[in-house]
Amino acid sequence: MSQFEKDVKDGLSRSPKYLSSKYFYDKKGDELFVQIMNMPEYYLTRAEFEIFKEQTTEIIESLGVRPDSYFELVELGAGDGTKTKELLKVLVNQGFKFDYVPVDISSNALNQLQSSLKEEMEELSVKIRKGDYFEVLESLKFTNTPKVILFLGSNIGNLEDEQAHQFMNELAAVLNSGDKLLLGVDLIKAEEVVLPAYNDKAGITKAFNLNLLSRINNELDANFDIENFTHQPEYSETTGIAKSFLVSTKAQSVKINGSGTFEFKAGEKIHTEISRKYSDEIIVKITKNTKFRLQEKLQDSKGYFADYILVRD
Ligand code: AVJ
Repeated sequence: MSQFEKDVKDGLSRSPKYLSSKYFYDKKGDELFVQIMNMPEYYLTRAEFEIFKEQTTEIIESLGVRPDSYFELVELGAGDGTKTKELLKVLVNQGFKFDYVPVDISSNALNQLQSSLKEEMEELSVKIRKGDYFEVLESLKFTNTPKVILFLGSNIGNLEDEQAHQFMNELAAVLNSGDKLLLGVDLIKAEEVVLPAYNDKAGITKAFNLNLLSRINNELDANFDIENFTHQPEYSETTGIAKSFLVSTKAQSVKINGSGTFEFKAGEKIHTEISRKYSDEIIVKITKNTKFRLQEKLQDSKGYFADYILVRD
């Protein structure tokens, strides 16, 4: 049984039912996420892009890199690199000596990024690494080369705080003293701004959430009737946590070949995602008792998004 199959079976046997957001990203899911980033309601990408475009000098300064000493710029979950290119252009133009190491689970995304970088920045040295973040970081661990890690787009927000804390510990363990982490996170703000980002008018986020059921149908030979589920996002400004659910619109049973039959009550929810929003306090909480020290916070003009720079002690 594949890990995917095990996780689906386990998650649907729980009460309340649960499916992990890490399984959103098949080919269709990747396409839908690109559409999400371009939606008018999805402010996150634009806000972080603004920081990279307007505060490039501040970023470089707080990263403490110098043009004459070689470093590795490692990006976890690089995607299409739109934000990072703003930083890369300036570093290249100012003659910094570094390798850009984009890490991604998708070789397709990496190859596309590599060829677009070759066209836009001939002189840039790019070393793509396909794989799991920690597999790749393990392989870079034994070099003394100074490192800057980019973890952008509030990707950390899919983790519960305890998991995020553990992630910070694991990251600290593969870095050397003086290495830097640039962590991009969405900030806690009013429901009127956050909720529409997860409940867009065009229904793209709905399709993105429902695609998880299609993926289970396609890859695990299941018979989810997509018509009988709807998308339901929730957000609490008090906790700063957005959650997405799939809701069964009627009593029904779903069969997954080899895993069994799963019963749904009318109105029963499957929890599929958390998208945590942050404050200084929560950043302090998840880095507490790790080897990371907070050094700097850069924000966009609306105060929607922050890029924190942390130093490995
Ligand atoms: C890629 C995890 C940052 O939580 O905002 C977008 C994923 N989910 N719309 C987010 C997502 C629904 C996104 N992250």
